[in-house]
Formats: sequence, C-alpha cells, structure tokens
Amino acid sequence: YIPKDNPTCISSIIPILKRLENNRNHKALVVDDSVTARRYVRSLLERQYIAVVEARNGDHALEVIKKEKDITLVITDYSMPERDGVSLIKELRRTNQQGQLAIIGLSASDEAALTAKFLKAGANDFLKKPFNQEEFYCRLHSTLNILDSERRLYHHANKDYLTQTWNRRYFFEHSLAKRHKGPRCLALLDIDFFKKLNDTYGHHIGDMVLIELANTLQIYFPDALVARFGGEEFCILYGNSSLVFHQRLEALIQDIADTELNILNQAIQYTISLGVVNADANIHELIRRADKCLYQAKSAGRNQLVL
Ligand code: GH3
Ligand code: MG
Ligand code: MG
Ligand code: MG
Repeated sequence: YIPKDNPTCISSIIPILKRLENNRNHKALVVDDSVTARRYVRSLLERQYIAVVEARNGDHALEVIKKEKDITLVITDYSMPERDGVSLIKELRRTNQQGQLAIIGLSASDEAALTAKFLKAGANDFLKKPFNQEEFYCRLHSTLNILDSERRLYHHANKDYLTQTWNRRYFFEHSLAKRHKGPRCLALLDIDFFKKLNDTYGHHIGDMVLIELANTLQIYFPDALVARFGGEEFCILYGNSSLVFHQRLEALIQDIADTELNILNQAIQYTISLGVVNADANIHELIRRADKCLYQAKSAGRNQLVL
C-alpha cells in the first residue's frame, strides 16, 4: 500500500523491492537441531523469496553444503549435537570468505560473549533468540546487501567488461596462486589484421567480433582458463593433455576462418594466429615462449598456430 500523497514512500520502497528481487539469487542453509526453529526461520526466508535447505547440526550442514553448491547464506544455531554453530563457522571460513558466503548466528544461550565468539569465528552477524521479526529482516537485508556488493566488486575486478571473460588481473592471480605441478599448455591468441577490420567496419563491429570470439573460446575450452589479455589478444591456460589442446586449437582456427559472421547485416570474416607452448615452467616463462611462437605465426602468414 503506497499512499498517493506521499511520494517519498515510493522512493523508500524501491530499495526493498530491489532487495526482494535480488533475494531470488540466494539460497540459504538453515542449521538447527530443533525442527520447530528450523521451520520458523525457513518460513521467514521463504516469505522473502529465498530458497531454503535445512541441516540438523554442524556436521550435517557441512555435508549439505558440499552437495548443494549454490548456497550463499548460512543461518546457524549455536548449541547442537555433534558440531556446534561456532565450530561450523570456523570450518566454513577455512574455504569461504565473508564476501562469498554470508553467515548469521542465532542462539538462545545466555553464555557470556557469545556474540563475540560468533563474530570472531567469522559470522557476518548474530541474533539472540527469541528475536524480533523486523530485526531479523533488517540484519538479513544488510548482510545480503553487503554480500551482493562484494560479489559485484569481485566481478568488476576480475572480469573483462566487454567480453565477460576473465581479465588479466584474474589470470595472473589465479595462475600464480595455484602452485601447479607438472607441464601445462598455454596459448596466446591474436586476431589477424584487426585494425583493418575496425577501420573497414567500425569500432562497434570490432567490439562485437571480440564478444563473438570470446563466446567461441568458452565453447571450445570450458575446462580451461580463458582470459582477455589486452585489445584483441586472449590467453588460454590448459592443465590437461597437450594432444587434446592442440586438436581443439586447430579445429578452432579452422572454424573461425570458415565462419562468416553476420553482424548488423555486415558479412564479417576474420582469422586468428596462435603461439602455443607445453612446458613445466612458471607462467611468465610460458607467456614469453608463447609470445615468441605467436610472432612466428604472424611472420609465417597468419591464420595458423606455431608450437
Ligand atoms: P596483426 O595481424 O599483426 O595482429 O595486426 P592487427 O591489426 O590485429 O594488430 P595491431 O596490434 O596493430 O592492432 C590491434 C588493434 O586492436 C588496435 C586497436 O584499435 C584494436 N583494439 C584493441 N582493443 C579493442 C577493442 O576493445 N575494441 C575494438 N573494436 N578494437 C580494439
Ligand atoms: Mg540448539
Ligand atoms: Mg595484438
Ligand atoms: Mg592482431
């Protein structure tokens, strides 16, 4: 109900509507040894369009979260048999930071400093049972708002704005953080005569070609790390068999060269060149070598890969 003579009321309801819309992207795990308590929290969440799964104690929660990969929020009781809420949070925080998984503690216990215990273990917030329903919603919303902001921030920091592939920053952070053992494959890809394509058809069509190429790369390499390295250069890092990798790259070169794209009623055809390495070396060394190969592929006439 929005009174017609009070427009401020409309502006104040917009954030709430946005929150409710975003709630559909969340899934909560409610952990409590009391069935009644679980059902109550479930009903509060479901009224806000948040999907809910339940667990009866900390250990059970760890099992459920392993199976249900898309849980974004955990609401947990403190005292439970087998594993209590604080121990559960400590375990969850070993692999999930606050920006990836939100946790709210709940407890009826009068134990001194329980709030601090929950927060120190890594909970985003805490409520004492019995809680006021409005307070529950306020804390839930502020927790989810922060989580959504963190996810947006992560997305903007790590994804390329134009093509939505990983960006250079993510590529290096990811490939350096993971201490890979053994050989791996890396390909540097560069579009041939892209400047000419831009000059002929316009920059916006060039942009759409980049988006098309990025989508094609995701289809060919769903199991590899694909990143936009700069302008019209992409990098593909692959951890498995080099034979499969080479076969797929050859097929990709052919596919791109044979495909006539229709972009804004313009028939567009282009080719790509690749430098490819397979070695047991650090990422900088792999890139240096692949770049040399790419240079050779260009000199040798483009539309090909050099190993
Ligand atoms: P080569 O075959 O030697 O690679 O020639 P090339 O013209 O592709 O190479 P060059 O590196 O000289 O040019 C790359 C061009 O890519 C220059 C730049 O205008 C264009 N470019 C870089 N980023 C973007 C982008 O985001 N969108 C569009 N449309 N063009 C871009
Ligand atoms: Mg309990
Ligand atoms: Mg280039
Ligand atoms: Mg180029």
